[in-house]
Amino acid sequence: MPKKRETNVTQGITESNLQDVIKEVVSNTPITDVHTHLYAPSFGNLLLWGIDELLTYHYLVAEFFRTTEMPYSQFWALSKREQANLIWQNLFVERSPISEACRGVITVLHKLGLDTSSRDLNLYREWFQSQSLAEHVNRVFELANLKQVVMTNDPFDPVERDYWHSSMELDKRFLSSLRLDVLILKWAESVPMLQAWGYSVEPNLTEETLSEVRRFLSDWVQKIKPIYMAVSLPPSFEFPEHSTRGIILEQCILPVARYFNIPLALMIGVLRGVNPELKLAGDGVGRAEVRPVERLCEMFPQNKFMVTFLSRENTHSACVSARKFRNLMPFGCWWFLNNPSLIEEMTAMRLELLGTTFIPQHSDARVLEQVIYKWAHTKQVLIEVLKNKYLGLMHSGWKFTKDEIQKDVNNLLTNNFWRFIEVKF
Ligand code: FIX
Ligand code: ZN
Repeated sequence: MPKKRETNVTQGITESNLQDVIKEVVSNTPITDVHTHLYAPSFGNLLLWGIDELLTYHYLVAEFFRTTEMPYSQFWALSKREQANLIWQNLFVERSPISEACRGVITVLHKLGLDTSSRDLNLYREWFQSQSLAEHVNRVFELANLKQVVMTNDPFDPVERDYWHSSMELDKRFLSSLRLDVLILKWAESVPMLQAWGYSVEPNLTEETLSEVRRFLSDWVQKIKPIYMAVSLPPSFEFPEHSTRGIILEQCILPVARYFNIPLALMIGVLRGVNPELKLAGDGVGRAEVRPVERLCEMFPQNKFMVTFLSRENTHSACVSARKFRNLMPFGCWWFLNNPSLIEEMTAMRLELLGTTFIPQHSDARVLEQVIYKWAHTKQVLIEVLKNKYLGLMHSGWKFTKDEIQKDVNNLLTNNFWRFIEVKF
């Protein structure tokens, strides 16, 4: 009979302390946040932070309009502070702040050490105003236990371009990604801009135009050193497709991504401007097809694709696709899916179909302090889901150590991403 393994190989993990061990590991594991809309402090006002930014987050703007008959234009004419006052009054004072986005603000204030029972907005304002930005950024990174965050960098944004053309020094914790929505979805708008920057392009996708777009992409890859390229796409996304976006994707973006061995992140399922009156808060969701992603993975095996879908239904099919294609990395619970009940469902499903070979979450933070709540709420769910999975193994006599749990959590929260960035197929 094989000798029984000694119990000390489990480093004392038992059914009753399993949850605590996982909690300790998850809490202490530094995170790479693979998709945010944050900017490094050297980008000046592009880095949003503070209570008024937190309260006017577009998730909360959408929720605010459900509570008021105020004309949209009247709200948009107000100052940010006045908008924040209204949102605070309607969503936090007149109602309990139960929604995920509301609860997020409360988690942030609480973790920053503010008294959430006082409900004193002006006191919170004073506190934020008294912070030095550099120290505050450090504190936020510590509270969320972030090692790095990936920014979303748009080469067509005039304000952002100026920063890239200046000689700023970039905080190394902020990594860049090259966001290409304008190029791929608004080609007609891109043409005059590219021409003005010295690229010889014309509206027709001639050989010269395609070659110039590749030159533009290569220039930006070399300039900002993106960790990946990214596009968000509507639910109607198809591939292959004889359309402007299909041609630019196939003949410009993919070859440049392959040449530099950087992944392309596909964020699929957003319907922009379902209610344009809501501005940034007006985007919706639609169910997409997953086959186009499989075709991309099959036709371009040397390209690497990160993928996240906005509709809950698509996330299951995407897991199955990832089982078929090693050059496909599912990531995050995007936007309307970033709610505890859905994070729980998605994370359990992904663990069941993919083991630990995916990226469970990104924050999508637009305001600095949001990383605190987005990660705190995700970790709470992750601990619970992992506990159930390890418990299942334990009940079948499998023994494991804290170090093994640590290895799994390292993979989920940081290493899977970095391995995917580095691997060459
Ligand atoms: O396209 C994106 O990257 C989206 O995440 C955002 O544009 C969206 O507005 C958002 O903030 C979602 O969290
Ligand atoms: Zn985003």
